[in-house]
Amino acid sequence: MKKNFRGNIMPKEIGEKIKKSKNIVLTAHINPDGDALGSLLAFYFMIKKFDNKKNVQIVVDDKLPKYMHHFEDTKLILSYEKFLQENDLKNKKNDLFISLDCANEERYQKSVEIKKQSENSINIDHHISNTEHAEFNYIEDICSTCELLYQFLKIFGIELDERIAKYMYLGIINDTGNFRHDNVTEHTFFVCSKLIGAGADNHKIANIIFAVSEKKIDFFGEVYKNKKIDHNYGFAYYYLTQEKMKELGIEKDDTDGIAEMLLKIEGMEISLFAREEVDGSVKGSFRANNKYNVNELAQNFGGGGHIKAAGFRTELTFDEIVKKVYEKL
Ligand SMILES: [Mn+2]
Repeated sequence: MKKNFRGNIMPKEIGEKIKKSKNIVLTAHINPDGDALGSLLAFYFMIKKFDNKKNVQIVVDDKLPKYMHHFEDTKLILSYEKFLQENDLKNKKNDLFISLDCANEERYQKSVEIKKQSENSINIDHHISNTEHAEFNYIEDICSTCELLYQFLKIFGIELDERIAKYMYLGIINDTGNFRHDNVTEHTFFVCSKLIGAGADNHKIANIIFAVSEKKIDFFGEVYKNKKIDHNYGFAYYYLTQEKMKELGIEKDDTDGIAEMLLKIEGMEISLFAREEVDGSVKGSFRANNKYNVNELAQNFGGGGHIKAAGFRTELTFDEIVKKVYEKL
């Protein structure tokens, strides 16, 4: 199980560092998804279960997806501003800053300031594009950060409970598309069998994160109607402007899953969903079946991720992006 990893620290040593620390801050990437948030909450409760006296804080410098209100522990997740209100960043040094599910430092957004004033930093992630951005890095090629965290139960010497299990399950179904993607392994099912055994409610959690709002259904219609398809490459793509978002009354997190949706069209090998941001930049998501490596493709736009799922943000226009994609296919 332990062959696909890199970095300069092993999970056991990470456990030692956590055991020695009193003030710990956890963060995950902006545009946080079920794996980012699930791993934050699962790891928070693991550390607290190991030693309730530790001061653990969770900071995410972005809006959370709407579905997170179904999980009461979401209230533990502080915005960066709220964190500043509660902590004197200049005079209080944290012992340990831990980023989860975060491929690069840019994705911490303002939380990077907390890292700068922390004694040590640790990066725990599963993205193959991870830039090893902390002092100590552990990157395992596994379906999700939540699956990666399973080994810490043993390291902390704690029992799995219903609460930790449900947050780990949230991350795993988020990153595997409910066990559809090719990152699912025997170990994924092994871990999930333990999570279900500990009380994670698969039906309830899947219904929460895969529920689709009416607005989103209308948006699906728009995407399927106006997508572009190139049958030569098996390439499906769609570009969403700010204007269209206003017209349909949709928000950022209504656009999750569109790249997957485009890739589901029969015969497609690669899909691209791009969205114009408020500042005029373009955020893109690639998904691929077997023919293309979208981690490499996204790197052409300063992004990355996984071989079959990757993203980027660029100042290029959508036409320039598509042109460049064709040059690389
Ligand atoms: Mn993830």
